[in-house]
Amino acid sequence: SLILESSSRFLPPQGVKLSYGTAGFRADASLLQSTVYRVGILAALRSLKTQSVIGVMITASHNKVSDNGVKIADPNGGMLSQHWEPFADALANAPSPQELIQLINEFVKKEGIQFDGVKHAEILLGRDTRPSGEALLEAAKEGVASIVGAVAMDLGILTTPQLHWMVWARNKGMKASEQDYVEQLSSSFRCLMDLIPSQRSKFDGTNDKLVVDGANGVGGLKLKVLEKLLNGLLIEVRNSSEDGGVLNEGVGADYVQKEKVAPHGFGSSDAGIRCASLDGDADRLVYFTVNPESSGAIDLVDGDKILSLFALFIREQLSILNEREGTKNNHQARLGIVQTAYANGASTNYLKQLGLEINLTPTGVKYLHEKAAEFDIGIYFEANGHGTILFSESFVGWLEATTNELSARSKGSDAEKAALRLLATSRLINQAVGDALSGVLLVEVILQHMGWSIHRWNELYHDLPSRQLKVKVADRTAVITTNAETVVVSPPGLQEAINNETGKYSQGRCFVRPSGTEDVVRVYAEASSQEAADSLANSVAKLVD
Ligand code: NG1
Ligand code: ZN
Repeated sequence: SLILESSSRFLPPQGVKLSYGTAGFRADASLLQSTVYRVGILAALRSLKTQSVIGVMITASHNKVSDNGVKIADPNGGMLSQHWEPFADALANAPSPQELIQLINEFVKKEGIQFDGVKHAEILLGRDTRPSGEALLEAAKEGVASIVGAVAMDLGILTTPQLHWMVWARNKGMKASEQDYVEQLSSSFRCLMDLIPSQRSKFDGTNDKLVVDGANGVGGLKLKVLEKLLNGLLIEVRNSSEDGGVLNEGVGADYVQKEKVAPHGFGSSDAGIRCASLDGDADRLVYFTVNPESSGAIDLVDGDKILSLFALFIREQLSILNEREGTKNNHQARLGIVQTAYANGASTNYLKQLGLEINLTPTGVKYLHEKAAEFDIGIYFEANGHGTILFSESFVGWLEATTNELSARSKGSDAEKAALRLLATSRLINQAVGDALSGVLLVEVILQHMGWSIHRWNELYHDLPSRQLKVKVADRTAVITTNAETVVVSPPGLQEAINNETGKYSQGRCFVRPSGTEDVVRVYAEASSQEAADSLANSVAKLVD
């Protein structure tokens, strides 16, 4: 068979066991040739099973440049269905071509996959700027080609969210090229700009430039393409992949958020300027300002605060719509907020005070996304800057009908504008996955809409001091948690000990969980001062060790 021939050229490395974690397979790039080839096969089977276009993205996101990874985008543009993850693990670890073929045959039978179905398999392939990506993408192509009739489209260098967006758009029957992505984002951005209330000042003049740290990756490259179509929004990109710096080294959203320092290429001369940082594959976004007093220190505006800004804006539009008069077609939209236990406690309190419904899920985009999809409008964000706003299809349908009705009856009314803003937001913000590029555009237009500087935004609430630590343990799977990872159920006694420590601190909050992407147990602690948060995290880390 085709598979026997090609798989014998992609033998798995010995003594390495890979697992399809929350972000797909990740490892040192030199180990991934056979894994990526096999993910190509997996994607083709997934495409046959779902009779839809499937995506394969080659990236290791914010991890170091020598790492790489591969993950699948399902028909809706989201993560691979959990139900297929065990098969992904088995495929990646099959020791020989014969065993690989046997596994495939069994799985094809079990899932009832038809090779002579109406549609042949179609796979979109993308990669980030890692040098190892080119050869890995070739391996993915060979994997796809080993399934009869399957077609792979090599889309080259993309951000992770662009690839997910294209899969989502293709399966909705929309135009789905990179150019279509750029056009949809830029036109909805301009639409939102045109809808800014005229009495609101467009900034205070001093800080209308945005400076973006591209993590030496793909995001800066693509942002420069978008920027030309934004009607005068000034964006200066630093640390773009073509500038020659090392991917994610001393730069990028993960570094900035975890270390709370300015990325390479930013210094005291940037004090007070609005800055943003993307991660290596541009699916995370944080904002910051450089602190003039201490070198390298920043004021961080993290994912929780981006979520809060988005929530305020959406809530404002919904309440304008609710106040409109004499509509028969009334509809109280359900707005839901989704966070993880890593959300700063101050953000959760702030959102609760606004009267918003808050849901907590375990860490991992697939959990947040799934929860957010239950609402008319669901906003999810991880503190690290990954998140988006999901609009349900039925709500978008209602919005379109309402906009038409309002345009006919009260053109130019506040209600019509609010409906148009929500519609434009649903087109601007990526509906498949968190996207730093669409996120940055939405933040920028909302700040202008509010007439706010980054400082005004940052003052919405004050973060509680926090500390995150990693503990290397013999077996991280020994730690089992429940209640969205906030409570340890095993090993016995550990949660009581954590409670006992936490009780010693004013505003103390602490939890531990096994990482889904690294071989560590993570400890997170919050308290009323930095010293207290550090001390709580350290003593709980000792309990875990
Ligand atoms: P793990 O390693 O499971 O903590 C990390 C991030 C997640 C998510 C994934 C996927 C933290 C604490 N965890 O997961 O939020 O981004 O990587 O990349 O930031
Ligand atoms: Zn990423």
